[in-house]
Amino acid sequence: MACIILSNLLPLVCLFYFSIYSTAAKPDGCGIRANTQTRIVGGEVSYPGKWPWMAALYRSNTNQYCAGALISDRHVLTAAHCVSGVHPSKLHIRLGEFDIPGRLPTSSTQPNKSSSGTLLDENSNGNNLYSVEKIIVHQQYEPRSHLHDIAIVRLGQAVLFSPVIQRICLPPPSLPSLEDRTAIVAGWGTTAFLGTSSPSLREVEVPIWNNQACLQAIGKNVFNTTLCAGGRIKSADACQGDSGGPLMMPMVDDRWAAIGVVSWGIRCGEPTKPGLYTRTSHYTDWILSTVQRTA
Ligand code: 4AZ
Repeated sequence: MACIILSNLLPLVCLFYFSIYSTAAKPDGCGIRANTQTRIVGGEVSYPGKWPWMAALYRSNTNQYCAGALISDRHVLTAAHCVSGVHPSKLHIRLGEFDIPGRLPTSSTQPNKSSSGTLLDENSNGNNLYSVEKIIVHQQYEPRSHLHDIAIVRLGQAVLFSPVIQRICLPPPSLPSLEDRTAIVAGWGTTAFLGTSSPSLREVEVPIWNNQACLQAIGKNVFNTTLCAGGRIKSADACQGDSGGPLMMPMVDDRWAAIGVVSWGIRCGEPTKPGLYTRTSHYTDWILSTVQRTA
């Protein structure tokens, strides 16, 4: 395992070179959950602090509509289709959330306390709602085919990490295809296609497909930059509102990396139709250079 440090600013954006055989780790800070106790289809409710990089995206005065993952103290990784065409002033991001309040406050004053209980009140700045300064959508994003459905959001202020706010690691560009392994997707999206969304963060384990089998199942728009996961034997899937959130896998030393970004699918939770994710490892260099450029 090697950790490449591309910025001399703290916190450092760290890149894991993936080796499932390696045991050495450096204390670089990403992908670690401080709180481990022992709108997703077929999953279970998570608990506060279990996925501390999860971000909830809101447009002004709307319900949470997409998710993302914190990747530095100032950047959230999400899907292009969540933020393309959205003005930064209309986008707000909540971090350190578990039970999300449905709506943003209508006044300009921001809440200094979450509705979800004590853990969130430990947030070091006492405020888990962040404004957005800049939205960087992948230059080659194609809405119709979902190609390059990835974007980075720069927050209006640096995040203070806490037990419930941490950043997730990025996978190495050389990450293997991972087919037949399982990963976890989490979100506040609907628990069924056209169903109701979940106020509490949910999670589900999803098997990763071979891309050729995925293309056969979906019919089109499965690229080498796509990762397919879900279904197979049970209804396990991301669904509406989960878009932009991370597909997560533990790597060296149990550090979690965002191997995918929830992108699209044909309905939700059908065993023969996996969900489609943007394959993050294809974009690691783009993500790192974008984060560095906008540090
Ligand atoms: C959505 O609309 C969405 N079953 C996300 C994922 C999937 C379907 C829809 C995959 O945000």
